[in-house]
Amino acid sequence: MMLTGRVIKTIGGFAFVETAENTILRCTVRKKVKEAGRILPGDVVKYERLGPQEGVIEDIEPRTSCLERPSIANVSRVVAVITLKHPSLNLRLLDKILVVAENKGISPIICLNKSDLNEPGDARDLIDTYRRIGYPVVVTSAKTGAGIDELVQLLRGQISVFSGQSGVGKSSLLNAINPRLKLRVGDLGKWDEGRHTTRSVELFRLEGGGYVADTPGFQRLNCDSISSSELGLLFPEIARKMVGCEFRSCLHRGEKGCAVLRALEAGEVSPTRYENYLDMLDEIMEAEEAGKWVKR
Ligand SMILES: Nc1nc2c(ncn2[C@@H]2O[C@H](COP(=O)(O)OP(=O)(O)OP(=O)(O)O)[C@@H](O)[C@H]2O)c(=O)[nH]1
Ligand SMILES: [Mg+2]
Ligand SMILES: [Zn+2]
Repeated sequence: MMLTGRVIKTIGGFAFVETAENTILRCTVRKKVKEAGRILPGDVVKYERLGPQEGVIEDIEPRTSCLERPSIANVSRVVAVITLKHPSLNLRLLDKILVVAENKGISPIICLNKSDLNEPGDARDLIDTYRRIGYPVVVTSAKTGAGIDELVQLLRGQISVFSGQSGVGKSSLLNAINPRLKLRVGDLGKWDEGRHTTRSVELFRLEGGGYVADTPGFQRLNCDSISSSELGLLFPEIARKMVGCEFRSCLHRGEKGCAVLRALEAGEVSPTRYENYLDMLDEIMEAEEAGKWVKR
């Protein structure tokens, strides 16, 4: 009988599949499936049971998204973790994470961590700016536990990865939600023996549904696959305005009749967001130019 399950990790030639009963099966992969491409954590698969703890994967369901580095399929939530202090706020990286997530069709949320280090009101403008764009912002402290429940709510039913610069507390946040992680494992340890050096990505089940990856996402952030004309669409507040631009080819860099510039002047688009848009646009256009030269 063909059953459906979720791959939570892959080791060697095996995929570990979580069944509808929350048990873990160690599965081999049918040759024709292997030939079609690699199986990734997060994949939904059709499998046939071979024994109490073994199975064979016969098919992979189409993916809704696919992350690289780490490779995870069907991620639906990117948690962009930031701090005001220690390390200091990096809006350029935040906006880049948001753009890359938007480009992959993954809905991002912002987690402002280390709130215990801030004075009340410190982050008000920042939070306002991003909430107005439409991004959920949750304020947390992995140290005091503040906001962790709210974060968990936002992760429910999703497959999530955490992203952000070193030291913002990604691992600490994962540990803070860890008491709630409920991975029902047959006996993963015994299969893992001797393989601890090549640690692979693993998805952990959340109580109430959903998974978090035990590793930070987006270790490589680039805009390779984004074209200069698409970039504006990945800034939701710019995307909403650009329909009003006089020219369809407008890149919102000072062109005549640009609705985005009007919105910027009216304070409806944040100056730092706009600046980061221009920086990313430069980067993309440089790559596009370089690409043209290579082709010749
Ligand atoms: N005060 C305070 N310190 C925190 C908080 N969260 C994490 N830290 C501390 O910040 C430091 C870095 O935290 P990590 O969880 O290792 O950060 P990370 O984002 O995983 O860093 P990388 O693994 O290098 O990317 C540690 O010393 C934590 O104890 C917090 O909410 N408040
Ligand atoms: Mg870490
Ligand atoms: Zn424009």
